[in-house]
Amino acid sequence: MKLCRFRNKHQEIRIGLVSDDSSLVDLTPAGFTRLQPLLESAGLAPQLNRIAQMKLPRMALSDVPLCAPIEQQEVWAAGVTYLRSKTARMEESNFSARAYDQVYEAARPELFFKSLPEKVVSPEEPIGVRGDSRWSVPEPELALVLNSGGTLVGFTVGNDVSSRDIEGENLLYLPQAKIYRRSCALGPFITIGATETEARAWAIRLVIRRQGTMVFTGQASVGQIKRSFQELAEFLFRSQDFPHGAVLLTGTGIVPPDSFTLHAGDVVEIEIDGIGLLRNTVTKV
Ligand code: DO4
Ligand code: MG
Repeated sequence: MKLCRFRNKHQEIRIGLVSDDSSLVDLTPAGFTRLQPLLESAGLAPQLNRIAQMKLPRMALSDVPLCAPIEQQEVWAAGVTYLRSKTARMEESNFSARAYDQVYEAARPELFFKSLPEKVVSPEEPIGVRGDSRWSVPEPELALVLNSGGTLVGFTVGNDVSSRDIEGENLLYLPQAKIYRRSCALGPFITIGATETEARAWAIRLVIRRQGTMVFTGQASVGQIKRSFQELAEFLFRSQDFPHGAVLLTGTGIVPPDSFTLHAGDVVEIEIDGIGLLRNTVTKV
């Protein structure tokens, strides 16, 4: 069962329930026009199963523009959760290699603020590469959807677009490497009802196309993430309140070669089994 946000023909944002790969039902007649009450409700998966049995207006997914599945949640991200990410960052870093090595093993994970919800890029909208960066990459990541109590209620696909040269120059530049215009995309769906064990069997695939030609492809497994989802969520909610819930990216395990940088016009596709495909074009910001 999947939830999404979409624009109806009057350009109003609605909540959709996706129970097959080709269509959605508008949840407005069932009394839901926002995601948050659903994500906060106990027994969400059985509730969605009941709603799916109701006779509600159905429309083809291909006919409706999807919006990022986020309302008022802050977006945070975990880093250096895959061995591949640790190695790449140690290599790119001028003098902070030890910090990545240490945080990979440490009890406390690396967690950083990524985006305000209103800045998140929707499926099919442009993601950004900074005008003052020479080396920018997509970071395909499983995103945990957490309610206000810190409970994991769903999963979506995230892109933690990053400037590797800015991060590599000095670790204190991390916020500039990570947080800038159009640097975070989410979507297309929130998958409800999957367990962590099920999600750990999913693959994450990245394909980058330039003028119709594939210039990079890579794959990782969610199961390679070193820390449990519970552990990441627990650290995020320590001494911190998220009254609207939060979205937490879980780190990247796919790193293009050092010779690769995103160009304006590139098309980036991130697909995660059990969720769907997030596609964005690249623009210079
Ligand atoms: O330490 C910097 C960021 C790491 C990150 O974003 C990742 O591993 O995905
Ligand atoms: Mg990342």
